[in-house]
Amino acid sequence: MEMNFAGHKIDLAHPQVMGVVNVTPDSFSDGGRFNQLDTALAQAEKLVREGAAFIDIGGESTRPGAATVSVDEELDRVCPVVEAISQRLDVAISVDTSTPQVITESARLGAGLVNDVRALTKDGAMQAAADAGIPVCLMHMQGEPGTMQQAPHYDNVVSEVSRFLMDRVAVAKEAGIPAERIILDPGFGFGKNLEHNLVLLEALDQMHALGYPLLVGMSRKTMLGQITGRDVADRLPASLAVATIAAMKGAAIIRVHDVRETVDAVKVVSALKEATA
Ligand code: YH5
Repeated sequence: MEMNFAGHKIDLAHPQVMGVVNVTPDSFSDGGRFNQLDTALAQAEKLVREGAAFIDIGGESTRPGAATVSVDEELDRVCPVVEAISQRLDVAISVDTSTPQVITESARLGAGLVNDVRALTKDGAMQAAADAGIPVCLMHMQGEPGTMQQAPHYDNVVSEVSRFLMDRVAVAKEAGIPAERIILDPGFGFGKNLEHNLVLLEALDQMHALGYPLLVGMSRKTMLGQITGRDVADRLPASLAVATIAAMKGAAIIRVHDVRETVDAVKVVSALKEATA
């Protein structure tokens, strides 16, 4: 179960950790392009030392209620960081984008994964990803980031999310993206209330049975605040719990802010699976 991320071959039979590097305005309120690049690169270096197999770079904030950014602004934020990491670090680069121009340009600069919370539904995005020739992560979201948490509704969240993802897989294959390059993500927190998120987490092994590697992102999210009553800065223990549960249920890639701690947690799951294989 190896997948090739622009030359970085990664074994997805064992759970791997993806570290988040944000290049959004809310993470750099002091501004200054060099300072941003420098800070992002230092953060990426730290996450690689801590054991991240992937670095996820996002230039558009998808948090509920966040402002949208122009294509040029997103290109300006993301591309220099992709280029710098690709030149300096031995790690697979994931780019958190829905924008065709950003997909094309970041793949040219060395990105190894297109991570799209909109599952390549924007005009031209699917074809840009197919032409880039790198793997894609197709994520489920109900609604759009600005409004998705206002009234999420499902009759059956597991079957609706699975159906959506398999529909996007069919579109991806028609566009020329082979199964070997497809990763799926149920999209925790993206148009889901606490119960939806918990039902999806419980059913993750069922989604794993769809036959594609799964990426999951629950690190520090609101659902963990709802469960524990903790502020965002104090959600590491809960994040480790859900990372462990997801890895136990077959998740291949765990997207997190706290790489060092999560790597230890998934090593325990790996050891257990290895010893009892
Ligand atoms: C994801 O699940 N999530 S960005 C709200 C928070 C904390 C964190 C405090 N990109 C995912 O990390 N890509 C994001 O409340 C993602 N899967 C994939 N594939 C949201 C985020 C966050 C949001």
